[in-house]
Amino acid sequence: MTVERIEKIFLGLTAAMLLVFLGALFYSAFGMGMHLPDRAGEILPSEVRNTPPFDDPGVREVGDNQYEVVLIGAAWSFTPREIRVPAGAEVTFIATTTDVIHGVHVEGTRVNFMLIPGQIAKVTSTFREPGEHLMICHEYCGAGHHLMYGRVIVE
Ligand SMILES: [Cu+2]
Repeated sequence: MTVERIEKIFLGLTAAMLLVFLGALFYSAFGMGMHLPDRAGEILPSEVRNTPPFDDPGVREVGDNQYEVVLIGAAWSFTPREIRVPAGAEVTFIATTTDVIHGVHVEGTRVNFMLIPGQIAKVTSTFREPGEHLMICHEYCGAGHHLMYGRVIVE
């Protein structure tokens, strides 16, 4: 086999891999409905606690089996720390941070997003099974990072 022939095989393999990856991307985006967390607006980090809806963080029922969780991440805790929602309800997290970048990951679920200063994140999920999930900060945010956690209790 000549060098040119081997190069052509590798070029073909590279093109085939690109097509496979592009196909996987389109399938996950349009076939499975996966997408990045919505960017729901901007907010002044120093004014988070005085700006609706973050002036009243917590869980509220907003419709038929629909709940909204207004969540604030700040070094080094989540407000609220405990989130109770019924199993099978559609839960929308509306969240931001008052200081540095934090992350939100609800263990055992696909809820996983970043809290970026100045940005409001919005993520919708449904917790089908009753149970308790640990909610952790997954972005190193300083000395107390390991203390930054909460719980999502699905009833
Ligand atoms: Cu952290």
